[in-house]
Amino acid sequence: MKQDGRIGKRILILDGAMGTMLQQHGLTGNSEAFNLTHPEVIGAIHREYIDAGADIIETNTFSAHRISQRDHGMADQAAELARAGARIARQAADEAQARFAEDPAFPHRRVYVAGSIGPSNRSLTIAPDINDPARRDLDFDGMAAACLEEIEALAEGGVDLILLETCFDALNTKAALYAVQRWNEAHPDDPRAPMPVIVSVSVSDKSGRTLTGQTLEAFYTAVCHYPLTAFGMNCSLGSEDMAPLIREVARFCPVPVICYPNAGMPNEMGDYDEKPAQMAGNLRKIALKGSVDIVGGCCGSTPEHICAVATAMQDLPLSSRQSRLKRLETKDNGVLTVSGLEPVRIDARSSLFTNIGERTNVAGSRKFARLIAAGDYEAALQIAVRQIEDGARIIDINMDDAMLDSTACMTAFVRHIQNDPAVSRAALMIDSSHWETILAGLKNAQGKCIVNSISLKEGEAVFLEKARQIRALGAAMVVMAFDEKGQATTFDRKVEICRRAYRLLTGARIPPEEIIFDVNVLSVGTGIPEHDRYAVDFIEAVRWIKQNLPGAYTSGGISNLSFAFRGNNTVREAMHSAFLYHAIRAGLDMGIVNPGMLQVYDRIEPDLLRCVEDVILDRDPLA
Ligand code: THG
Repeated sequence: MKQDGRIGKRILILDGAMGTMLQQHGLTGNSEAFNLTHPEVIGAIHREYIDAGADIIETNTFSAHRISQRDHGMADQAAELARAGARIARQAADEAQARFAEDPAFPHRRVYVAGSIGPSNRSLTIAPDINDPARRDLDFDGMAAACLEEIEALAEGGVDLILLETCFDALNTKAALYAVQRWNEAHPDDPRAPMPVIVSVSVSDKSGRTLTGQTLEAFYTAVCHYPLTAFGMNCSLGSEDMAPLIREVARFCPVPVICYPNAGMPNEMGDYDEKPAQMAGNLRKIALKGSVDIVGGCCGSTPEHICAVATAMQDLPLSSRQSRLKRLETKDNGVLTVSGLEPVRIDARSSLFTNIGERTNVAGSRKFARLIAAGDYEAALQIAVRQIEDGARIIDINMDDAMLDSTACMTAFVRHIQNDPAVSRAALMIDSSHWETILAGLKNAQGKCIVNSISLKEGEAVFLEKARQIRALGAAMVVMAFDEKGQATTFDRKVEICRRAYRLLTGARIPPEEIIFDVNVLSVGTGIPEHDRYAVDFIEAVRWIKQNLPGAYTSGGISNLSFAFRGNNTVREAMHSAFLYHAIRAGLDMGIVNPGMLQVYDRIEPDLLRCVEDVILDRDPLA
């Protein structure tokens, strides 16, 4: 539908509610079952919406996946319901198009079929029992499998695109998008591949946050690794209260914006009573500001609503909408944005440095290790809280310890975080040398994460396969300067490996801003002469990367530098601050640090500063 160019030309009209119409026909219960028992009623509703002016009709398949159908004892029929729903809509659209072809007024009018997929009523992020924060009734793989089954059936039934709607949990949506990508891989020759996808979010109140507490922008950040055809909102509120939130979406969202509100908020009887003219008037106000590209109706809306909306969208000037899309197309190009409940922008062009908290690491904090081993996740969370209070916007989580089941601990800790608003604000860096543990972190976090790390240690094929999977799960990646020959300790080796990794990753269409090079902070002042240039070579390699690998980011584990001075925190803190001062000036974008223990460079005691800089900058062999 992108190829059709329609979105650029005028505002497209989506249809209205299916449930409201089924009720009018006296059909209540498992809505999707009517695709088999009453296909003629469903088809007639589609025709009414097309006649009302809809350019896009939605299949009656919101709950046609096995998770929701299980509640009706029809899990094994879910795919059949989805396929039937898609076929009914396809037929209605094809028949209408054949009629339009005869019509001298609209010979080219097209009707698109959007395969509707709801999020199910299970949240992957929120624990069903607050007393058991790590338990879930449904996990990422279960959600993705159910979605893939539904997508296959919808595609067979002939949909033009997939509409992931009423999304209230970005982790559920990430699982659905993961399934879409699996479908794309399985059907490389299908003319629809990559399948166009629209994501539409439902918020719980006027604050514009989802049920899990995420802002709309953080939600977008978590799902925009898939090239979305449109992003926006449905359901939630009536058309009036939706307006400020849609304007907010239009402010940050670089893809077309979709908006299909309820016909008002439900009254005491559970009915929606916003009149067609009211809804159309409110949507027209939003459209006049240039904030939307696709509009329609959700709960309570009828063909009368859609007809009024379609009429209200006629003769709108194109200019404000076009200039928004043009401005946003390039606005954040090249900026890495990750997220927790809120977006965390890491702008490499500014000189701001991003702190990543190091202490939620069983190898980096004895206290954290002890709490995790004891299963005291609540107390372990307080370490994360502290890191964030001290200035960390990202926290590094590492559970690698021979005595722990690191995958289980990663799963449990990330799930605990999702239920703690103070910690889930931050973005997560998932740190492990076990691939399964990394996947566990990514499959339990609602925001956009950073994987720490991948490298060329096991060769190019493994490296690229991991990068591909990370991308499919929506995360950015730290790439360590390590290859088949081992860890890079010199400037030349760091440069050689990063240049090669950059070429491979960008060749595999990983955006440069999702690549974060870590050229190994190694311990200095150890007394071994080969270590003398470690800090200088790190800083110079960072400078080289920023000059030669366009768009890539840089990071490092800063506290490694001072391992030779364990026990002397005064010296360690001074070393970290002085090292960071020089590394940031060379272009270091972020670092894994203990944010509460960093000093301001100018306040380091001058004698101490001279001594630590002699070591760090290799100015005095006797230092
Ligand atoms: N690069 C990347 N990831 C990394 C590292 C890196 N992850 C792990 C590590 N290096 C960075 N994290 C830490 C965490 C803690 C410490 C050092 C590095 C540390 N801890 C105190 C110590 O060992 O003395 C612990 C004191 C305590 O137990 O309280 O110094 O380089 N990509």
